[in-house]
Amino acid sequence: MGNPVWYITTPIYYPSGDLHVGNAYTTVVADALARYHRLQGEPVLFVTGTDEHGQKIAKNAEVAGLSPLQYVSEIVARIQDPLWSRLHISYDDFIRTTEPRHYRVVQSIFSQLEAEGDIYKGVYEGWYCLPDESFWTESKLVDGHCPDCGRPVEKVRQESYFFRMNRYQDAMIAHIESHPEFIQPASRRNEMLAFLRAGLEDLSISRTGFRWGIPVPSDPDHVIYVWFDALANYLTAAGYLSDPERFARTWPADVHLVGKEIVRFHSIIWPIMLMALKLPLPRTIFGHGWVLLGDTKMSKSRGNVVDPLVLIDRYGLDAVRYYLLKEVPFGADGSYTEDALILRTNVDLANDLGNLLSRSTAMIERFNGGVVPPLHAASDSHVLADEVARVYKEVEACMNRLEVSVALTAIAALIRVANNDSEEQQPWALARQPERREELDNVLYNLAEVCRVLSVLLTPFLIDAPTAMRHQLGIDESVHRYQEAVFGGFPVGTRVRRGDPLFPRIETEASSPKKAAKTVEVEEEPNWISIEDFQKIDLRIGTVKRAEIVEGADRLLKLTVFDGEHDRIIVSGIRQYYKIEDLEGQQVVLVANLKPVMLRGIRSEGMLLAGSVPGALSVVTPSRSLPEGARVK
Ligand code: ME8
Repeated sequence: MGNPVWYITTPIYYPSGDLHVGNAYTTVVADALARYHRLQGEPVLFVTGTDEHGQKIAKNAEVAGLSPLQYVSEIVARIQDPLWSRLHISYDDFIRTTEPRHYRVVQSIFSQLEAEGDIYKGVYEGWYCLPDESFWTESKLVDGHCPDCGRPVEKVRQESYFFRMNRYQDAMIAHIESHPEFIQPASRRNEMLAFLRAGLEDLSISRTGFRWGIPVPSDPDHVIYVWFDALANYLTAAGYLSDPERFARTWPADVHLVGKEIVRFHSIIWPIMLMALKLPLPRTIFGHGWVLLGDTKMSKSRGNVVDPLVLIDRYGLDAVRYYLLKEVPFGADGSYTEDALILRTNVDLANDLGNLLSRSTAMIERFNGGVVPPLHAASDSHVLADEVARVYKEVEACMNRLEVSVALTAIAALIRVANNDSEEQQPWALARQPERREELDNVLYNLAEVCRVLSVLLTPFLIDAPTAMRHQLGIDESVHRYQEAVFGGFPVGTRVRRGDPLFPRIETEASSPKKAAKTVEVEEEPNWISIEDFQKIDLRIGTVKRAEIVEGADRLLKLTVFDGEHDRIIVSGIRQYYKIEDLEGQQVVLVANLKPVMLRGIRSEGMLLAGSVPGALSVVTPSRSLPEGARVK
């Protein structure tokens, strides 16, 4: 017996077409979490794979004139390589539901549950959503369509095996209630509880009429329902039946990371299968939000997809990974736009991170011949050291809560602090005063050290940049432990190697100088305002005390903002971009003399300043905290 293993899974994807940015999102997030836990020295099992059976795949194969196995095998090969290989997905196992090891598990589970009376034979009469491969009773349909995806359903009446889910309804409710971490985020947990309390019907788990699936062992005219088959993959990959010793270390899974549309399968059907098998339940099912294209979920069946490989070719691996990991607020939906990807890369990676590294190596070259000086006592470098210590803990806390985007936000803030700090310390001025040599050394040391720390902190998320940073810093290029991100470990006397920019700025039509010059030419008479015009706007610092959802309005949040004198209510259209907890306590800039308006029955007394591009928005906040009511001019 070894150590217990940290076990994380992605959904196993349908190879009914090539995968897209949406599937890549889940997989890259799981990859970052797996890499983080490995860096923490834990044994990790990270599993992804493909869900290859079912009627939809059988139909696609028929249209393509291939056998189902030929059809899926070609797509699966492309998913493994180039898709996951080029995104550097560090999975430990890739499971295909067509593998013999999986057939054995599914048939054994089926037989066991049948023998124990949890599976019985009856007649299924109801509705089937083919794209989702899900069964529905008449009462659950919405306007005659699938309640999950809104697409048409087909009527089915056939002999079927049923899984006695109803038996476990109360036990399931009790489990969810007593394990707050079981379904996350909390909003999904409430949805699932409501679904369970409305009454659980037994589930049809076999089909006749097509053959592309795992046969029911005792009745091979039936194939096992594709979801019953697919969910069991998590057991197969953990070594259930094939390797009991391994299974004892890996099971239960720590995290099933899934899109929100399949939380119901994972947090109701799957745990009930496990309860019936008398196996422990997974610790957490995390249902993340969707990558949207415009207002619609990106999906294979809708065909509105973006190929991650095209983005890697265009913008580079780390830019794509960073965008996916940081830009979609974890748990909520986020729109994909190429503009936002470019903006993120240029601002966070090229400007902030890239500049920090090139500024650091350049200054060490200029002021100390390229050698990293020692850190002297009596320095005020504690500010940076303290900030590093805080971010170190914050990243740990975020990753433990699966808040990958928030972890990256904390790292991005550290990069900005380091850039600001080095500017404020004015090393060029220190260099002119020989008596302040120690202070200069400290600034240079701090710059090198914060770059080294960042290369460790970024290791779970980015692939090339941490190595490139360490190469330029002249230190061992591989990172072994998260603990290396403790401040103060830079090997003094190291010679830095200044190199190419870490992330070249992405030039677009809009940002290229040619286009900009043209725009100026065209603008003959700019629409100037006078300073008096500007002064009419009363801009003030405020602090968000409370943020609340406005019922029935997807885009709005009701904010209570303290403006130095009183709490004012501001209704703001930023709900898609912020989580409540990220706003509460934030300082903002508010327009204090905007005429109040009624929005959704709420009197809104002002507005917040925010910058935006299509698909991305950021609330303007002062770079240092200020007393509320301070004038902004
Ligand atoms: O549901 N945004 O497979 P699938 C974010 N085979 N994530 C997205 C997304 C989007 N627009 N589109 C897809 C299945 N995903 C089943 C799973 S598991 C036992 C069986 C991701 O190919 C997200 O993780 O339809 C979603 O749950 C999954 O891909 C669905 O993949």
